[in-house]
Amino acid sequence: MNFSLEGKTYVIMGVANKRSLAWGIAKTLDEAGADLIFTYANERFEKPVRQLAETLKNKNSRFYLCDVTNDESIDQAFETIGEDVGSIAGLAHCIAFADKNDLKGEFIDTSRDGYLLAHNISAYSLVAVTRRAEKLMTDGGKIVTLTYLGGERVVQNYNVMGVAKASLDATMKYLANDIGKKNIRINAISAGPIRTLSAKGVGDFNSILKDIEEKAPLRKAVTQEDVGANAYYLLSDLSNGVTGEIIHVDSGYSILG
Ligand code: KAL
Repeated sequence: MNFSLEGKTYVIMGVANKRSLAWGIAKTLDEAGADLIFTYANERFEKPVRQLAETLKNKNSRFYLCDVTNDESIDQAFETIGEDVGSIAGLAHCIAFADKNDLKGEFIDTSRDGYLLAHNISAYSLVAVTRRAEKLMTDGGKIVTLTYLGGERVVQNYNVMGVAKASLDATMKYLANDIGKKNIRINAISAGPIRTLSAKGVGDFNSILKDIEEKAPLRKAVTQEDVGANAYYLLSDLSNGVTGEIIHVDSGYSILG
C-alpha cells in the first residue's frame, strides 16, 4: 500500500477561509504530497484561497473560477483543468448554500425559489461536477462530498438544507452506481458541527456543539483535522472497495436514539 499521494492531482471545491472543511481536506492531501487544484465560486473567494495555498508545502497549486450554478462556468473550469494537468486522481465537493431566511423558522414556509436554490447549489452541483470530472479521471478516481445528519433526521433550523442534504446523499449513491464501472468511487462524510463560515450567524450553534460534547460517545466535537484525515482515507487507496457510503465523522453522535 502506497500512502503517498505524490504525483496525483486533486480538485478541491469550496474553500472559503481557513476554517473551511475543504481547507482541512486540502491540508491533509498536501501533507501526503498531492498536487492541488482549487476552484472558487466568485472573485470574492479568489484572494483568500490563493493566500491560504501559499502556506501549503506544495507551492504548485492551481486556481480556477467555477460557479456551480452555471453550466458554462463548470465546462470552462474542467476543460481548462484537463488542458493544464491532463488527468486528475480525485475531487472534494464541499459546496452548499441556502438563503439565510430559509435557515430559521419553519420548513413549511420555504419558498419555491429557496427550495430550488438550495437543491441547485447543494445537490445538483454534485451531478454537474462529477460528469465533468469523471472524464479527467482516466486511471480511476475518488470523489468525496460533505453532508450532514440534518439530511437523515430533522434538526432544528437546518430546514431546507436538510432536504437538500437528503437529495445530496441519494445523488451520491446513484452517481456511485454510474461511475463505479470506470473504477471511480464516490462517498460522503457526514461531519459533526464545526464552526465554519456556514455555521456563522446561527443562533443555537453553541447549544448544538454543547449537546455533542455532553452526549456523543466520544464526548467531544470533531475538528477540521478529523474531517481531513477521513477525506484522505476516502480519496486514497486506503478505502478501495468503498463506494456510495456515508461515513459519520461526528464523535458517534448519529448512533444515539
Ligand atoms: C443545524 C445546523 C445549524 C446551522 C443551520 C443551517 C446551516 C446551513 C448550512 C448552509 C450551507 C449555510 C448557508 O448557506 C449560509 C448562507 O445563507 C449565508 N452565508 C454565506 O453567504 C457565506 C458568506 C457563504 C460562503 O456560505 C456558503 N455556504 O456559501 C447545522 C450545523 C450544526 C452544521 C452545519 C453548519 C452544516 C452545514 O451544512 O454547513
